[in-house]
Amino acid sequence: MSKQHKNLSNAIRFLSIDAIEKANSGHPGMPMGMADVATILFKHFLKFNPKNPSWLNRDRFVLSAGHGSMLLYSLLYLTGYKSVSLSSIKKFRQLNSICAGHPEYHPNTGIETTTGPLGQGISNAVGFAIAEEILKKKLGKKIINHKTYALAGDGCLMEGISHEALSLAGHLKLKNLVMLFDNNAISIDGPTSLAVSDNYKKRFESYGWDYIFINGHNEKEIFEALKKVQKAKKPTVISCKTKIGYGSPNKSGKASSHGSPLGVDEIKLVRKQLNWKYKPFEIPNNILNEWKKIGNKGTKLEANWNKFYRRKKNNINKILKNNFSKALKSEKKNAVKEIKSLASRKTSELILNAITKDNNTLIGGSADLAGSNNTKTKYHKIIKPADFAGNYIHYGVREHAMCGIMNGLALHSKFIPYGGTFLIFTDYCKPSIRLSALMKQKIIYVMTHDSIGLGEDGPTHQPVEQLSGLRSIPNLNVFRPADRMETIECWQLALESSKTPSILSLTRQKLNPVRKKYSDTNKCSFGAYEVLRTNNKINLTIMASGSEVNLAIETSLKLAKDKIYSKVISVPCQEIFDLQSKIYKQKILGETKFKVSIEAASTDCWKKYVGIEGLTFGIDEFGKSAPYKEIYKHFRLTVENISQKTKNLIKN
Ligand SMILES: Cc1ncc(C[n+]2csc(CCOP(=O)(O)OP(=O)(O)O)c2C)c(N)n1
Ligand SMILES: [Mg+2]
Repeated sequence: MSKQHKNLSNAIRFLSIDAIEKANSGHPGMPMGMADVATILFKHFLKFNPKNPSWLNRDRFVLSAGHGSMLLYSLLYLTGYKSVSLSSIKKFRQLNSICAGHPEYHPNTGIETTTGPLGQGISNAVGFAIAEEILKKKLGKKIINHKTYALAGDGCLMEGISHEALSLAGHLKLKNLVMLFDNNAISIDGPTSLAVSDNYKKRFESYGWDYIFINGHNEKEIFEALKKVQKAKKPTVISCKTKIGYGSPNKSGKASSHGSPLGVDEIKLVRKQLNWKYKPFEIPNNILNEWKKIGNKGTKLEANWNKFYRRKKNNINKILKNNFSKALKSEKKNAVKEIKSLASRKTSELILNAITKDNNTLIGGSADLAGSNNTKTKYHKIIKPADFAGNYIHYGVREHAMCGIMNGLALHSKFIPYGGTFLIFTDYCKPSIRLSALMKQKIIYVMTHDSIGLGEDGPTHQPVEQLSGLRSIPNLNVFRPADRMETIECWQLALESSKTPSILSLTRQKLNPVRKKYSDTNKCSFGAYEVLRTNNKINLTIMASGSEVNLAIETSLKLAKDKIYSKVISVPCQEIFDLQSKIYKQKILGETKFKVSIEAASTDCWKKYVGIEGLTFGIDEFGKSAPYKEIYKHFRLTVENISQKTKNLIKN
């Protein structure tokens, strides 16, 4: 190993060790083990410009093994990113430091995505690589021609999501995707042989990947492998045999270096073993300058690229046009022109038909349920292996990867991904949905078959607790539109919501129109609003969402015959309603003492509205296998039962 290489990689190692020691928590093993690979990648191959972390054509570096966050922070600091200073490294894992325990996405910082839940970064990287190909097709390869490098460990590769994402990447022939596998064969419980005996070469080759095996501490082997992937024809994994905690006499090669500070005594020994004579956090000028030089190369790289980009810049906005409002307005007009019952999934398809034509940033898809989720229209073109002229991805039966990939598509360059599956399978998507919310990404989850209303497929397919669970995720809007008009308005809100992902919870069964008049106002933008009132003076408020709004209307009309007067509030989005002014909320919730809610799902999230005087009608057990109208009867979600119980409530 050359002296210069040793110095550069040891700078990463010691910044990591020292920061973790100071924080008294963190994961030194991975940064110590992967410092050699990362150094050669950043020094010779990675195309990046610390002065403009948002450079469109930069290579993306994704640290899927997020626990090794100090590797990333060290690299960002050493190469001269303003986002990570030495003082923020000294505040590793402390409140408000950019150097958080696990990398947390911040735009324009060099931290490309939030990682930590193992395997997620791999799926994000696949999304980046797909986005790169799509954008290259649109803007030309002089403007877009970058790679995506994902650093993943044993843990990432054990996770199910990695199998889904890597398999799709191989199928699509994402040749610009490179995975650096930190093959140290150690995880938390000890050697990975405790739990894995996969043949990685065969695994990757069966996915359609190239597999290169190297000694991850051999400068030349690392360089040659990275050089080779520059001309790859397939996605490639470089399996780097490394020693976790490299340089630590007593802890290297052992799980004990994975996730705890090495300790003062051991650190002294590492300094000795690696011949590092400097104090904690001290990087001597010659080494720091060497690193800064590596970062500075980016200025020229970007300037050269800019020569082409500048000429095309004005065109790019046209190429990436994104125009929804006109189409949505005319959809609203259509909804009042032809009043008819439609399933909200079907309305969603009509909307997609209308907006896909005039839009180049929307990337659709479904996890093998295109025909059921109604996510694909006649205007869509399919993205195929090595052919990225399309705008629709058949994700296959890979819900989790689909959602992780959508995060990558959105993070890459503001594509607007939407993807479908059954609402019940949000359980298979949740870790990635949670990360969309945490990273404030505009992603639209088209989740159909949203209740017992799906019928005969039975309790395994009927969501019950999913809506409550999703509503409890911060910064996620859960929309459950009641009819065609509301579905259009909810799609509009999802498309306009720049920092909050959306779930569109849509029905399989037909819904009668609730809103029959055109209004310019997007009524769903209040989260909850009045759709019916049976008298000026009322003593009951009936709240409902989605398919149950019609049930609420019928109940309200029946009660009126018995002189119990009420208003019906449609609640397409609780999260948005909760953000309204106190006056507005008072108007909706404060008018009557008695309130009831109806939703064919867990009643949990309605209790806050109906209060102790109220009643919640819903389902707090598993569903049933039968035609859907029978199931509604079985769970007593009927006009008769609800009006009777409500009458009793008010009369007693
Ligand atoms: C989904 C998920 N499960 C569990 C964890 C907790 N965890 C963090 S690191 C780790 C072991 C990772 O092993 P490896 O990727 O080999 O990392 P190394 O020990 O080599 O640094 C585990 C289980 C996690 N972060 N994410
Ligand atoms: Mg490991």
